Amino acid sequence: MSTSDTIFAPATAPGRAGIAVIRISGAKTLKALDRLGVGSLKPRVMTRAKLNDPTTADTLDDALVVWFETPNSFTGEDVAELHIHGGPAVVESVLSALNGVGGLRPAEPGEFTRRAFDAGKLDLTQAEALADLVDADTRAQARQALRQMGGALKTTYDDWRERLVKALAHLEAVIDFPDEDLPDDTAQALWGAVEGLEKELSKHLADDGRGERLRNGIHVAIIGPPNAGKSSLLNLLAQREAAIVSEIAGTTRDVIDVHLDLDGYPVLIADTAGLRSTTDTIEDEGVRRARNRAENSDLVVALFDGAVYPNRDPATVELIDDSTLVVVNKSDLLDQARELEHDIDDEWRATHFVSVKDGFGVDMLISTLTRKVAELCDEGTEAPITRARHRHALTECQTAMTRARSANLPELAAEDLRLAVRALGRLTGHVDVEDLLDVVFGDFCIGK
Ligand SMILES: Nc1nc2c(ncn2[C@@H]2O[C@H](COP(=O)(O)OP(=O)(O)OP(=O)(O)O)[C@@H](O)[C@H]2O)c(=O)[nH]1
Ligand SMILES: [Mg+2]
Repeated sequence: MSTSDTIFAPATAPGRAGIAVIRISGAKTLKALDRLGVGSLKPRVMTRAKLNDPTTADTLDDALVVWFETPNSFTGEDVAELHIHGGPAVVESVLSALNGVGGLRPAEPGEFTRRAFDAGKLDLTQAEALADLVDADTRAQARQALRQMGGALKTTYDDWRERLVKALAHLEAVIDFPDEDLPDDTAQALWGAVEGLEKELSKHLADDGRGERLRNGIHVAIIGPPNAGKSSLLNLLAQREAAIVSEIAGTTRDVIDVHLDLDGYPVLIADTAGLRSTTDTIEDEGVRRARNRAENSDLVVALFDGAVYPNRDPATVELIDDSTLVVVNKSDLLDQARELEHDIDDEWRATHFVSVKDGFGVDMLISTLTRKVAELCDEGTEAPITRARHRHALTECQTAMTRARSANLPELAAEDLRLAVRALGRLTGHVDVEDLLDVVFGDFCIGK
């Protein structure tokens, strides 16, 4: 596949729609428009034009066409967008007409973005953010993707890389030009800079996975004794009958996942088997899965059965920790249910009393759940790491810096700093490490 080919592809999803957009990018873009019978266009001005079949001259569609002149386009090349009617027959006929134009070929997946990256229009973190934005199911996910696409991570990583390259250049200068007129504190200053960077990196890495969590969805598990109403609560939150509800204890055996959008946050909530010891091997496996899911969730809702209040199921109590939301269901069965919240002993403090049956306390529970989920994603502070790839490269960079600081030979330290620079470079797609001499000569005027 040549990168000099002019490429085209539908930019909108397949299927029937009012409008479909076909995008063309490359040097032959204007030629392609000409072959379709589109007259001359002003850049960036949407123009109505008839698209004709280049061989038969049949009209294919009455369209709107816009052209972006190189380098001021998404890919940096000449780009055109054909806004055509979104019926499969129209789309197919225009694509096939474009395929017949010499030098044009259908784009590979991701090829437009690849070209934008090659043209320096965006770095790797921005290209990933673009994919995340297209994949975003909820508003908070879209916000995070937009922030990263705007360069929130790129700016930080570029800055770190620049500072690291500078430290490395200074170290190279100390190694290569020991007799030259270097400022006395060069070595001390450069190691101070590396140490400072290491601290910033550690802080960035200690983000508790909030960016990845928002990107992948927050995992919540409902656990509790059999018959507490876990499946009923799940169905209420999902607003559909996702799980079977019955008065028979031990109804739910498997983990049942439901996707929720809680005020813009993506949540994967799991209903689980009631916790109890049983000789039924299938139910026992269900209980094992329930415990496993509770362990691997970001948040656990421990649901107790109000029918036996104030008795607390010990197996469920065992799984409660600081991040557990404690809830008692079936408060409609409690004598003074509505007053209980004001008059309970320490064990039950901060407990939500709800009734899935009559809706009591449910709104309050949902708003607490939403608040906790929002806290777990903590969007307020700096832009977070959003992928394992970022975390891996940053950890590698950090390890190399730590090694460099304790190396006993400056040459070995330099090699480690070089690895650290490379790890950061891989993050953003900035791979050339040898922009060092500019810094050396710029700072010290060595050799004049
Ligand atoms: N009175 C009352 N009954 C409820 C309430 N919520 C659920 N129930 C009933 O409690 C019984 C058990 O409900 P489920 O939702 O199946 O309970 P579960 O916790 O999923 O039970 P297992 O799957 O067996 O672990 C059903 O008969 C429900 O109708 C409530 O708020 N009040
Ligand atoms: Mg159930």
